[in-house]
Amino acid sequence: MMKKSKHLLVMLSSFLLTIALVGVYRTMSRVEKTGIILDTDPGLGVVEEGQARDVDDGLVIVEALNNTSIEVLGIGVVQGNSRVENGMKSAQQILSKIDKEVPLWLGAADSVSVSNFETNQAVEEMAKILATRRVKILAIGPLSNVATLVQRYPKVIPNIEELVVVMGRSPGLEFFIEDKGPLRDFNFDMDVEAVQTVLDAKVPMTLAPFELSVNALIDGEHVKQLQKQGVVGEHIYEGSQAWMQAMERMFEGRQGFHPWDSAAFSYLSHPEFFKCEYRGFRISKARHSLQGNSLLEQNLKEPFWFELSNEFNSPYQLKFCFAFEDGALPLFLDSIVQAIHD
Ligand SMILES: [Ca+2]
Repeated sequence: MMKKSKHLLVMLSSFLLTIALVGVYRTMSRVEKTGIILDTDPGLGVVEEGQARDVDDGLVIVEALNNTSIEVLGIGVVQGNSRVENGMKSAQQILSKIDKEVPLWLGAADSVSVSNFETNQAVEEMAKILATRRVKILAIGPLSNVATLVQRYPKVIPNIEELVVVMGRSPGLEFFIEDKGPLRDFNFDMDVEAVQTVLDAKVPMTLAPFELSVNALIDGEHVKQLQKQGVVGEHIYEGSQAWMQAMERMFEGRQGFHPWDSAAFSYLSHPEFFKCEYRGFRISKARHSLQGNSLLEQNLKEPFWFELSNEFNSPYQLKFCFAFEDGALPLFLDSIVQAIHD
């Protein structure tokens, strides 16, 4: 009898301990959710001057909102792949297909050299959030909004825990997809002065550059799979078609597109996928003049390169993610496809 009640007591204590642990785990999960601000130049479904625009930002919006360990505090839209008003429409359409509440802010219509750090809704809302807490900014377009933020609100700079961007190159590296190129470092090119402003402010920056994702391809099969993944998957499938056709024309039969921006998001959600190191930086005169496909050349504003090397002496160092860990590339591509659902 004694033995039986002792046994019951042990069972009861372990049951109570389990409940307590689950409670602690839940609390910790809530506390540990990473708050991010997403700054993006969506082109999904946008056609300007008869040309479809890159769709990868659209995937990141859905990936970020569906990630259970990340809380998107707001989405700023910036000029880049398309005019800012078209980027805004693209983002609104995506959000209308997915049942998540998130603030969406209109941002810079121009580079900071043109707009002269004129403020906008995205900058003001980011400043409000950063005045109260430390957060990471995932900036997957040109840095016009972020530069305006740090120029107008220098007091919030210490609260930028990390700025993750899609730009930069190893010294002297020209961008080629197979034999097509040299291609531009798009987000950098579209607002060079913004990048300089952010570097001058010594914002801690992590780069997911061209050379990281040039061998990553969301192919025709992946895109077909998206079509079966709910309303938002179908929307991305449909919105990707014109861009995939443009890629096919540019790169002679290539089926698919590069998920450049998803690599930057994945650095936040799956840092174990990446090989990264700290490097010095410089912004220098480009060593080539762009030639070739007019789509790849269009809107070229500044013939500069943003280069990173551990041999450069710069005022501080940036984190440069130069490759996927062995075996991580298929996992990365799979993680994108899996994250697209209602
Ligand atoms: Ca982008």
